[in-house]
Amino acid sequence: MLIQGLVFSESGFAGRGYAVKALFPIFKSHPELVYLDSNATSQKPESVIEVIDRYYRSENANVHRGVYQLSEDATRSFEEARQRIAKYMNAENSEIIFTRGTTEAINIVAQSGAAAFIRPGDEIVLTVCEHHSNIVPWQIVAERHGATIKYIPLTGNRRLDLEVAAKLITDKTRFVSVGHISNVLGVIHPIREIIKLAKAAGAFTMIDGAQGIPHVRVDVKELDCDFYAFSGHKAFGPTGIGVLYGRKALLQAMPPYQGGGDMIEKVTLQGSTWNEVPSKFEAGTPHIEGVIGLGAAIDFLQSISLEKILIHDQKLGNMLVNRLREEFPLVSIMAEPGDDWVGTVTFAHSKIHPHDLAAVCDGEGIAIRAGHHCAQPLMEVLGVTATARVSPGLYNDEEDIERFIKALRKAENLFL
Ligand code: C6P
Repeated sequence: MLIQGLVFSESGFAGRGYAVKALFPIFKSHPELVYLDSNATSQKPESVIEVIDRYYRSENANVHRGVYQLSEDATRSFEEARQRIAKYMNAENSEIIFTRGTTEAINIVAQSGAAAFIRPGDEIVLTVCEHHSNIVPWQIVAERHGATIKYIPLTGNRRLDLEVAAKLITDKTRFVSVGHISNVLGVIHPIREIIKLAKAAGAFTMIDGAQGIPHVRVDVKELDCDFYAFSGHKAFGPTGIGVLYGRKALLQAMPPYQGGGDMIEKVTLQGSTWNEVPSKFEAGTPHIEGVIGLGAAIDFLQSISLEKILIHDQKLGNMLVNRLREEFPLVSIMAEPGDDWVGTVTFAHSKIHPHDLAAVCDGEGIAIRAGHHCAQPLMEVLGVTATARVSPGLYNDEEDIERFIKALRKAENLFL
């Protein structure tokens, strides 16, 4: 099902007779808003908001517990969402674990995966581009289990150095954990090649898909990764809900991450046994409306074609990069655009601090992100302490980029 009237042309997305923004109620509440911070979180379409609203109005009950109709209805909606997500990623239902987001999903793999598989002297391979969520959990377990972390560096054009990766990944490597797409550079990492290197060395692979799922189609079988994590809120879904895909045999071999209701088979005063996966990793009452909303977000993603959104975002990103290069000599851009890039434009200005620029933008009704973007090691590699980031999405258009350029010019007039 394609969204009615939504067309994609040379000039990007447009509705027939309406703006794409009309699908997103936030732009009704804030008609002048220019939202250019989609890498932080996406705006939510009406269809997702409506499903959550309907759930609370007509289906609200706890799942997996009640032997009454309302609970059975809620359980059915909840498990149907799991099925839709599993199908979308080409996984089995039992391989989809609901988490609070990417961060919790990576922590599950690091903690439970380390307990099952990491021994003193083992190595964990990450990259210098990682979000803190894909560094700190590994640092915690490396220290606890006597493992060492190695980092794949960047080449001069700010792409991952695969030659070095091939040397770093050895038979000592137990886990390779890499972001699918950098939240700062917007570069799509060559994860297929990295997964192949890891497989050849006998290491497990974890992909941080926080920026992957909203930008590219993911098939976990085709990727051949062991684990893949993402957050609902970056992919048109609600906050507080995410997914960990894990290969079933590995999930079965790993101890639970948290204890509580629903994750047990039997509890006695002496000890407990665990439920089957995925329940083993889903302790306590889940984020029911989050899961149902995420199911609707996946339907939304399928209805709009990620390939087209990518072209649209690249086009807006390229437009901004060209204007910055032509008109703003004090700006340095952190990553060159290319086919392996999702249109994220992160830059430093030699005379204006990114927070000052973000404040000027805010005064003009424009939302951008400024700071280290939860990637302090990458900032060090790039030789900056903070940057400004413009991350376009489906609901942006050329006029939004024009408004941002005007705001940047205003900031220069104020600060130079
Ligand atoms: N990046 C950004 O503005 P959570 O917070 O668990 O939903 O996602 C964490 C996370 C992990 N990996 C990557 C690559 C990410 O981009 C993020 C979240 C946001 O860039 C918020 S810091």
